[in-house]
Amino acid sequence: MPAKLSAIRADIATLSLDAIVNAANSALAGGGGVDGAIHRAAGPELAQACRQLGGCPTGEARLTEGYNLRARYIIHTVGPVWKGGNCGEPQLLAACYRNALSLAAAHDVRRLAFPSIGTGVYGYPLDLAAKTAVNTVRETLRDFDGIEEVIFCCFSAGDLQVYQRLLG
Ligand code: AR6
Repeated sequence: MPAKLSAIRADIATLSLDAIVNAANSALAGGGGVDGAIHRAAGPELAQACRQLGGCPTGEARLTEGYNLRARYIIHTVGPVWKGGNCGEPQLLAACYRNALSLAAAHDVRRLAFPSIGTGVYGYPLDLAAKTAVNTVRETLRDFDGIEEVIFCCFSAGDLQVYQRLLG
């Protein structure tokens, strides 16, 4: 059965799934935006676990437990800082989605949610990022048939509309 793709508007830290994805920084040091919300909800053990991972290069992904979250795992990935689009940003953003899904599949994750990686502090234009996100997830899921559901978790109503249009 093909995986179900959907978009919702929610605080990703509240979702009850096998995994949620975090838009982190390369030091895995915690921060603002979705990263801050996830660290606050997961509790201080998450920062401790992240310190032990020794960072994560842009485009790659790392896994931790979910600690106080309802999600079992957190998959941390680092989006590119938007510099106009000619510095490899689309390839790096696509790598975030591919590497996160690959790590999810390796841990038997069936249902997971992504935030709109890179589109806050890192400045990636939402329309472009959403296209790359949806296309990359669609393509990558062909290789991972254990994944049943992927949710694009949007923070604003406007972002949700963009994702819903791409998925519709
Ligand atoms: N749930 C879902 N989405 C959220 C939430 C939330 N609770 N909070 C924000 N968003 P950003 P980035 C949306 O800035 O651009 C951090 O400081 C937000 O509206 O969180 O990849 C890290 O430590 C936007 O659409 O991540 C890094 O230093 C999307 O999540 C840096 O920001 C991503 O915005 C990463 O920047």
